Amino acid sequence: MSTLTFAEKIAQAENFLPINGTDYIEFYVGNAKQAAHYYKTAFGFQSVAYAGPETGVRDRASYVLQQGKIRLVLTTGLKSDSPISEHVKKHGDGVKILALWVDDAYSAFEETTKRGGKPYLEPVTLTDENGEVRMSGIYTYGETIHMFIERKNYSGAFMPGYEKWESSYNPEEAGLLYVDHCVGNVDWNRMVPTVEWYEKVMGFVNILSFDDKQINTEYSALMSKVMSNGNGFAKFPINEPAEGKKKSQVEEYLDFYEGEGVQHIAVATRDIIHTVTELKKRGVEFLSAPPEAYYDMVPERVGHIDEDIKKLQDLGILIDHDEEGYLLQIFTKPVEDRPTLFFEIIERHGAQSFGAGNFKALFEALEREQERRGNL
Ligand code: TYF
Ligand code: FE
Repeated sequence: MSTLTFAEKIAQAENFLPINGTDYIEFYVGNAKQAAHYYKTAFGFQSVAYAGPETGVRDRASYVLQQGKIRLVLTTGLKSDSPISEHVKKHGDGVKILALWVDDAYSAFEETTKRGGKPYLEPVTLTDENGEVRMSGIYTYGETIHMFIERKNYSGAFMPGYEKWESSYNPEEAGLLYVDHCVGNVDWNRMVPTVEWYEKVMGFVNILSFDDKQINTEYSALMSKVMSNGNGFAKFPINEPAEGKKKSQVEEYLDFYEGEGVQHIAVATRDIIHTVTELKKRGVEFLSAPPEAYYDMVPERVGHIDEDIKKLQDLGILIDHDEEGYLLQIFTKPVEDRPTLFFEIIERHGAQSFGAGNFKALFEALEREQERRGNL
């Protein structure tokens, strides 16, 4: 066991790619208008910007939503031969772009591609009457992209090409604040090269690892390694399936996404009881709660927490801790018909870990869902 703190570990990262946080997450979907309505209604995202035929964009429609610092872009292709439509045909709705807010999109491209990053978008400068946005992009696992976004005092709604979206339908926010981490599922034997890619191309460090022995419940075997940049603002855990008694949840994802891709997006809240109560009221479905015995053990396993355990239990919220504090987390069911992308809601009280103490309870709940789908 390493005795370094998380702060000491991330301090070992290289800094040729300064990152200020997640800029946006772009989904390619079959129907962006309806997806935008779902994220507004169910999750409380607010309307920000739009691009499409009405704004002079011919091949796509994109809706930009925001809550706290979390920005989602929902994009659909308007013709069957669009690369967006082809992406949706293969993968179903899913995450195409994990965009990172950087100081310099040109140097981000230069520094990552010279270390082996595969170009997706050569650096470009977009301007309009509100200022300038520079961007570039490279491929990560599967067909997923890391875009680098540099905002030069840009004062428009989102970026050039988009118009402000003023909607008369504005459901209230649900307390979501920022993207805590985004997890990728990679193929068999692809963990090591993917981790090395994040180290070499992005200058990230591996801050945490779980092998299949630590996270093997009855069935759901997997391995996981968390990659972080030097300030901890970009954290990308990577999962690989492992051999178990039956089919790994990661393998189920790979089968249905038809390749590697983003498995879950973890979003932070300061009041998980309020947030989850709100989301449930609005129809977001969560994995079922662990058994009573799990909550009986909390005082002994975790020690004191500020929240009322009974309330956490009623909502099915999971509790874990590390040397630096505790965390509360809960996972939605997949938000598409394919068992692919889902969300995690997380509230950190000092803990910088990912809930390893919950893996057994969590993976058993996941397996109940896999079983219901006939994929176990
Ligand atoms: O991000 C994490 O590591 C935690 C736990 O398939 C987790 O949220 C890990 C693997 C997985 C689901 C959740
Ligand atoms: Fe997570």
